[in-house]
Amino acid sequence: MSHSNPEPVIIQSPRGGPLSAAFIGCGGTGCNILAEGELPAEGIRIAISSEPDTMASLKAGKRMVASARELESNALISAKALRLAGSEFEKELAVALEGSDIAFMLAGLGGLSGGWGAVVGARAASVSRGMGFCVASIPFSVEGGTRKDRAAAQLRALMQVADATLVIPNDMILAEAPNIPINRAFRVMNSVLASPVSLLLKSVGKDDIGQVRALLSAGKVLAMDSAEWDRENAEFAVAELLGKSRWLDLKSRQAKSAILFVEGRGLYDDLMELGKSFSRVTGNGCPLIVASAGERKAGLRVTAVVGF
Ligand SMILES: Nc1nc2c(ncn2[C@@H]2O[C@H](COP(=O)(O)OP(=O)(O)OP(=O)(O)O)[C@@H](O)[C@H]2O)c(=O)[nH]1
Ligand SMILES: [Mg+2]
Repeated sequence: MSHSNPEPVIIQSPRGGPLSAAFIGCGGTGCNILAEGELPAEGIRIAISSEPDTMASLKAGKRMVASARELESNALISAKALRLAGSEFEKELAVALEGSDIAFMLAGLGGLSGGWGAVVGARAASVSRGMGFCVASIPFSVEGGTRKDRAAAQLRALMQVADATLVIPNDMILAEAPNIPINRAFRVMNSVLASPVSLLLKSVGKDDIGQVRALLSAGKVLAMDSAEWDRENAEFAVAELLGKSRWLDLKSRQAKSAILFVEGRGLYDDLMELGKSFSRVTGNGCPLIVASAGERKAGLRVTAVVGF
């Protein structure tokens, strides 16, 4: 733990074959993400909702209905009772997840069912022994206090049971496009939520997942931002940009771990250079994985998922 500046771990291509993944769309947001088709084609798709109507037209291998109250009370069972299904619903979900290396829970926190559904999904992943990775949005500030408080309660529960919880504030889109209509904003946010899922599955294989799981579980909560640079010295430029990211906020908090997904030239030395530049930016040389996640016409696009 105490050695300073450990070398970044480089994953140039997935080892041991592709991961078998499950995508669990929870509540309104999660079901929309399943419907919008930006997730990888390979993988089990499960929809969880309190509204059977919203799931009816979904292309999902499994649709599970539970009331918001059932999901909430299942979600709030003590984390000490993990590895034992907390309800028939959770047991059924755990059976569906058997054999998956990783289950992604996708949800918008703050609502009555999706956030709690994501907690139940994370519990089920733990019962089935796969990695449980939740990617969730935080409500817009303008949505008000009740949603904000509920989102905070759901996040606390997630942090106790999921291996990794990546939260992405909906406000992020308003900062980039202040006048965007709300439906467009949700749509854009849904593709932002789907992006780390695709990047991880493109770059991480069965022999890498143990290392990635250990790294990502080092932080309680994960944040994400991307940066791109099309001219020379992209490794330095991108690391600088990420260092200034308002959403990662690396200037005022200590990163515990990070994974960088790199689209663009993925030569070993370039990835190492990027890792070292990013380490300098975080200041504390936290454990770091740099994973090559596909090609790009020019320059680099780097998505950083950072644990705190
Ligand atoms: N990114 C994204 N966020 C959404 C979408 N719809 C709603 N939200 C946000 O997610 C939060 C939760 O809403 P839903 O996902 O509909 O949650 P739900 O659990 O189904 O709960 P209720 O609709 O409140 O019954 C809202 O407060 C919004 O911030 C969507 O399609 N995409
Ligand atoms: Mg809803």
